[in-house]
Amino acid sequence: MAKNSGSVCVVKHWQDAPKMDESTLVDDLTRHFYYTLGRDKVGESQLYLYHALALTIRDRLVARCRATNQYLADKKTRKAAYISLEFLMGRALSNAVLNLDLEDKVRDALKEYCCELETVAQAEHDAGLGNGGLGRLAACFLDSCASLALPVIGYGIRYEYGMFNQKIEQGHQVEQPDNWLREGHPWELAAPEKAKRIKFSGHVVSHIDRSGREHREWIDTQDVLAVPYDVPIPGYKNEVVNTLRLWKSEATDEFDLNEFNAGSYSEAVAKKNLAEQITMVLYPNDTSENGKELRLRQQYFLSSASLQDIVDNWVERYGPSFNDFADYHVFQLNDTHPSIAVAELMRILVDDYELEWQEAWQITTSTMAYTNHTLLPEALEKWPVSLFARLLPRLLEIIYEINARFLTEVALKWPGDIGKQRALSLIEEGEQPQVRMAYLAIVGSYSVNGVAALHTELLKSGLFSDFYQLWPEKFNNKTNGVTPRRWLSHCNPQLASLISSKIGDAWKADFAKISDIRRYFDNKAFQQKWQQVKLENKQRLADLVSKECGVEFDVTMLFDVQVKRIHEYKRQLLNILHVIHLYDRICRGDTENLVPRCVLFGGKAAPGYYMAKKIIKLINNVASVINQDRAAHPFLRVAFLPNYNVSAMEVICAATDLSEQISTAGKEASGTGNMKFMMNGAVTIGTLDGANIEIRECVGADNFFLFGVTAEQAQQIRQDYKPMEIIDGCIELKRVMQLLESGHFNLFEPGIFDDIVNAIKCPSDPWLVAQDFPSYVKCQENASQAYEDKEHWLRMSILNTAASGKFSSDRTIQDYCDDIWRLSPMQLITAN
Ligand code: 26Q
Repeated sequence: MAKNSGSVCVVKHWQDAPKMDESTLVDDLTRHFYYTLGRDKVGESQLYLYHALALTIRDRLVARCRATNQYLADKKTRKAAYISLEFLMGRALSNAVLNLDLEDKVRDALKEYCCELETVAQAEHDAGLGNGGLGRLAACFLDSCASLALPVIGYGIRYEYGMFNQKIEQGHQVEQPDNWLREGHPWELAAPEKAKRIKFSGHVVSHIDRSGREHREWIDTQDVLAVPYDVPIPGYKNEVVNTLRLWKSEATDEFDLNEFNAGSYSEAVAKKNLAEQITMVLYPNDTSENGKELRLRQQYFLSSASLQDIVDNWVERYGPSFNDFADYHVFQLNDTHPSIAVAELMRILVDDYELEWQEAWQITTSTMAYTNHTLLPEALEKWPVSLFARLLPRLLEIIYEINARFLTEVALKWPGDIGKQRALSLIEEGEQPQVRMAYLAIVGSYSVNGVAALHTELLKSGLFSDFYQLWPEKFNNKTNGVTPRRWLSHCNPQLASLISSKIGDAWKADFAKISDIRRYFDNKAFQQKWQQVKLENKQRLADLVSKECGVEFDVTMLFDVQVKRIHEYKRQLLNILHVIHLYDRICRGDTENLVPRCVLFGGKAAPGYYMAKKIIKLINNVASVINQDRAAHPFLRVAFLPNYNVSAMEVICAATDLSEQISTAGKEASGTGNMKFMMNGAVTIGTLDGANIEIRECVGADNFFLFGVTAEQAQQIRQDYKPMEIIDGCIELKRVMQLLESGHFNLFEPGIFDDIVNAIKCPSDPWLVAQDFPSYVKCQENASQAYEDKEHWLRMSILNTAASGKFSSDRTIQDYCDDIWRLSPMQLITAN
């Protein structure tokens, strides 16, 4: 131990850091197993071995985390906070082992226990604190920030229950709670001493001080504590360990004191529930479900706790002076979910630190940055003013003040145009006035970004066009990416080592280098090996599908995969219609050029999303009919894999031949699954939507199966859409519709697919399923024929991986850093 300038002792981390050699690892593993966990029998349960190994690894992470924090404490550094209601982390053990460069040593250490790293790693429960793309993006971003040595902290919520577990019963989705903490979460460290107090309800009073300044005071509130739990985020082989700080809600002690004194002790303790409910469960909707009070509580709870944390740290170190606060902070808002942070920072600065409005607004609008993730107008978040008034009265006042000043600016730009003021107001008028959270985020931020080139263009010309006219300089694009450590190195170790055997392994830290593998796309011996790896990965997936679905996939067949949230705009329906078409061909005996396929679906539907659940049921019924038909067996197998999650994707993306990215053009903001598939050598069949466009640009039109109308054409077609005419004019579609309508897939469940049939036939079908069906079928046929030519397919596969350099989240984060965050990498001294 050493003393610092004050009287507090600090650990001299490097000298005390646990060693990284194999024999120390074995010692620590044994000590944690026998003493920390108190176990004595090895081999009894993989779970305890997993925990012992996790603790062994965690010790190494904690040491580095402390060093990273010490660096930041010693040096006044500009930092970013990534604030997100979701972090879909998946498993942590293998990732930490990989990033700490301990793979070989850990494997050797585990040999002492006669165990494989893979088996032990599988005992870990996925951390499923997110719905899908947006949450997983946040997780990839944290990995890239740490790997680029950027001082970025993640702020999120420690949900007691993550994304629900999906069971399939009689073809229907059934949701079950995900009690992910039950067996313990060894990666977190609680810091109750750093808890923050969050206010709710109450009311606002005003008093004027001696100098005539008005002070607003938010009083009689019902406070909740936010307790931080820190999760270490290791960078790739660079000694950096950043932090993901997850907040858990707890009751304050005085919360129950009054009732306790009144003699109702039990009632008072029971009231703790109210406070603890806030972080109980993740909302399982991936489009906003309007109006749920608990969700707004979650949003404010996260925003307030995180901002207080940062402001308290600042004041502790530099005193209550905010002159250069904005030079050292940026807050990246992951969608509008934490956008109340704009008003909360104003509240902290104006009410708690008595800054003038102008000065506070200057700080807010030079620290806040907002990322949009949706093009669906109905998904833009709104909250009833009445709910705000009751739950967050002081924040509503602040929003009104922001709005009044903003509308003055609008009036200057468009004099006399009341319509513009109404259209741009943060408050939507109507029977039930609403707060428009996206508008609050745009007005309060210096940067507004979309997540793919097309998406950003459509934001500027559509959803946010008035704001773009007002502030064109705020708008920018940051095309999404995924981390190549998890989504290639870890999930496809065989392909990774084949690649490294040719071009070295610098690509893991500098993914632009993956293009070096292009040199080998025509090399026969290399193609052979590539094929061998793919076959082994396909077998691994086939085993999973067999175990989970009871369907046998044959690795010589084309693996055609669509896994993602179930949504009408993502058009799983179009995919299953194509499957029905293939089945129809088999039934008709039209199998001469039929290329055998295994079609895999996976994904969760929001529990209240009626049509999405119907689509799951249809897929399962179609699968069951086809899989039972002996005539279909040589040509077609269909499976719906239950409970699709991060760990499932790690197996799936390495084994896929054809990646389905078939959303209605103009609806998918980016997509990120498309990138994971591409990295692993899958070829995409897709529309000109989201990041597909950029994927196609990178890999070349010859190596991408394109179909369907463009976003622009889709807009046009909707004006006068006649799906019945398309059905009548397309014999394949007509036959598919006849099969559906005849009840062929629901013989004992009459009428259950009527709503689906009607949706396809409806002139107001926004997803244009019938419209794109003919070109989709033709394109699928092209893909089949391409797959038949084994060498051609292998070339395409290799070229896809080789062209995936742009889709590393390291590139994305570098772009955020260059254009929005302007951070400098940390320069940590290398240990040992
Ligand atoms: C909001 C309010 C109330 C309840 C739930 C929500 C909510 C929660 C999650 C709204 C949206 C989400 C998630 C959205 C999402 O995942 N969007 C996806 O983000 C990816 C990363 O940018 C993109 O690649 C996808 O295109 C986009 O759909």
